[in-house]
Amino acid sequence: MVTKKEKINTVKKKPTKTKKEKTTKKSKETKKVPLTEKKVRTKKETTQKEEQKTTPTQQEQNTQTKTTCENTHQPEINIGLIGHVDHGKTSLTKTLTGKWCDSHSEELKRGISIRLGYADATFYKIKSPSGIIYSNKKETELGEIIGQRTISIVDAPGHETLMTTMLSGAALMNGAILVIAANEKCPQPRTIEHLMALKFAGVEKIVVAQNKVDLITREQAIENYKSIKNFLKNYGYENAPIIPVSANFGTNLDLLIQAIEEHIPTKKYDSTLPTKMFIARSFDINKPGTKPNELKGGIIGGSISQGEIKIGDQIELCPGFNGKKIIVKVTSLSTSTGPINKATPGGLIAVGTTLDPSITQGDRLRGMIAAKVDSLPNPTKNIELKLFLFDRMLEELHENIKLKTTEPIVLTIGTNTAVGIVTKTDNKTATVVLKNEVIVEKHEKVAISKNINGQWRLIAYAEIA
Ligand SMILES: Nc1nc2c(ncn2[C@@H]2O[C@H](COP(=O)(O)OP(=O)(O)OP(=O)(O)O)[C@@H](O)[C@H]2O)c(=O)[nH]1
Ligand SMILES: [Mg+2]
Repeated sequence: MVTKKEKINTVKKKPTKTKKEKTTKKSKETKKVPLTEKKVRTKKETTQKEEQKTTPTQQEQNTQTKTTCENTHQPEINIGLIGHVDHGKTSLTKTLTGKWCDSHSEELKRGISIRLGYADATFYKIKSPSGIIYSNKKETELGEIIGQRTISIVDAPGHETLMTTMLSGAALMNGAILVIAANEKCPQPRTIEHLMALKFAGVEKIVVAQNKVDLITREQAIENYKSIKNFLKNYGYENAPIIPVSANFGTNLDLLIQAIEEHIPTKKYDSTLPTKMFIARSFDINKPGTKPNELKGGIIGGSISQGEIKIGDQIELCPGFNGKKIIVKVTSLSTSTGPINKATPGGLIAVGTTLDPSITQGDRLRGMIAAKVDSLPNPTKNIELKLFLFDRMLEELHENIKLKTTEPIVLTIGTNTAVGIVTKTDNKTATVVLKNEVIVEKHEKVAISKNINGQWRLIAYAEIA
């Protein structure tokens, strides 16, 4: 360990807490962590997470609370936290938002993120006597608040076996923070794969968090910075700012927030188009034993990509179940800060519906689309694709990643993950028959993953022909 004095000179704030770093030279990915192997965590850390596991999320609570909509507003944008396993995405999410997203029992046991994590934060621009300061706290004592923006964060898992989960999160991301651990060689395999996934999904605005600078010397940080810069240039992201940070110590958090605010602007949406919302999760907020007449309807969570949703609207959940349409009425709308009257494109929202809550339990509706009734094409199992093979990944994988007929593949369509078989291909186009029906629109972009050495790896992007 280096002493504090030896640390990079950009370090501005004093560490606020100490946490022992679990550093192994070899990454967890290559170690092939068995399900039972545990990451060493302090007792306090584990207890905190167990508590979070049993506590409903703020959005879930808000759907139960009857408060006014006046003081709450919807997050404006979704920012993905992407990068290689263990580089500090969930830790940085916690530092930015105050929420630790890994609360599932298996995540606690294995010490890695397995599901997508969701959290919101509000960033403040403060005019202080010494200049402009950015913060994730409303620090009025520092000066006048001259701007603020609420954002949603989608924390992606970095383990190689969870690439399809990351891809389904990419559909929600409007911008991203690429987390790169400064104490490892750059780039690591998922650093490349996640960035390419975003590139093909059309996400151009990214900020790089060069994390864990507390573990290295200033000279090492500069060397690592150069290799990050080089990597970004090779992949067409040379303009992305690189901010040295320490997620665990909150170092340079103000500079990271400033970079996010300056480089990832709120997207302009068209709310006049027919409503379309990608469902990322669904849940049942009723406590066990609730009387039937007191049961609240099922909740769906996600982001609207076009149009808007108001309380009282009828929406269709597509493709529905067994060829049957599901049309529901919207009974409530909320964000992590409270209820809202109208939801527009942007950050994460939770929509209360008249749906039987048992149908929405345990993310069962993840991957579906909530849309204006009769506005989407009919569900289909037969897909025609125009392929864009991932040339760079060819080099990385040293494998023949070309598609073959009769082989199984996974398509990520929006937040949906669909398994299918290739029935025809010349590696410029492909015909795929899926196991279950999906909704696709002409020219929509989808990600293709193929099973290589027992793992689903991103090999191409495709356009629906
Ligand atoms: N020293 C130090 N350790 C850090 C820092 N950020 C994260 N860590 C540690 O790195 C380990 C992995 O952190 P996570 O936040 O779980 O990493 P992740 O990228 O979310 O991991 P996956 O989601 O599983 O890919 C944990 O032990 C953290 O305490 C940092 O800035 N400094
Ligand atoms: Mg994580």
